[in-house]
Amino acid sequence: MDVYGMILSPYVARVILTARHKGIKHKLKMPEGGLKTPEYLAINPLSKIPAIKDGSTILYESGVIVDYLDLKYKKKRIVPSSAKDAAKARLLAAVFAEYVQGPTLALFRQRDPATRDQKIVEEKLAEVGRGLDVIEKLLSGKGWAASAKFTIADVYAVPCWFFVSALLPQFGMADPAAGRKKLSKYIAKLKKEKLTSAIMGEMGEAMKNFRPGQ
Ligand SMILES: N[C@@H](CCC(=O)N[C@@H](CS)C(=O)NCC(=O)O)C(=O)O
Repeated sequence: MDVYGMILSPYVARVILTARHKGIKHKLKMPEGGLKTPEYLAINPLSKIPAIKDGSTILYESGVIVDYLDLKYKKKRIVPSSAKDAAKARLLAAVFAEYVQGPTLALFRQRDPATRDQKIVEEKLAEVGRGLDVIEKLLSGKGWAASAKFTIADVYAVPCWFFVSALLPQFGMADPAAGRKKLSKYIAKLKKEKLTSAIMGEMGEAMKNFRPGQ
C-alpha cells in the first residue's frame, strides 16, 4: 500500500499508526511535485494528505482510510465489535480530534510571540482545557484509552497528544496532563509503548526539520 503524506501531519499519523498496529506493509511518501499536480489531484481531488493507493483502491480522508483498513485487514481490529464498546472508543477519538486537537492546532498559528493574538490564545487554551477535562472523564484507566486493548481512540489520541505536548508548553502550560490522574497515567503508557513512542519520536524529528510551506 502507498500512503501519501508525511508523518508530521496528525491525519497521516492516524493512518500510519493503524497500518503499523495491524502489520500492513506500506510505503509513506510525499506526492511528487506537491499536492496540486494533475496526478495527485486524480488521487485526492481535495489536494490534502493523507491518501492511499491499495491495489486498485484509492482513498482519502484519514477517518475513512482508518475504517477501510480496519475492515479490510481483520487482524487486530481497532473498532470493537459491540455497539457500546465501539461507541466508547469513537467518542474518545471524536473528543481528541474535535475538542483537543482542533484548538491545539489553532495555537500552531500563534507560536510567534511577536505576532500572536493573546485573545485567541486564551480562548484556545481554555477550549483545550475543557476538552482534556472530558477526556479525563472518558478514559478507561485500564491501559489504553478506551480499554485494555489498543483501539481507534488511541489512533486519534497519539498524534493529538504529540501536538498538545509540543505546543502548549510554549503558551505557559508546562504539563498539559497535570492534575488529571487518568490522563497522566495514559500519557506515561504512550511514552512507554514501542508503537506509540516511536511515532511521537518521528513526529518530533519531523517538526525540527519542518519549514512552513513544505
Ligand atoms: N480531514 C482531512 C484533513 C487532512 C488535512 O488537513 N491535511 C493537511 C496536512 S495536516 C493538508 O493536506 N494540508 C495541505 C493543504 O491544505 O494544502 C483528513 O482527516 O484526512
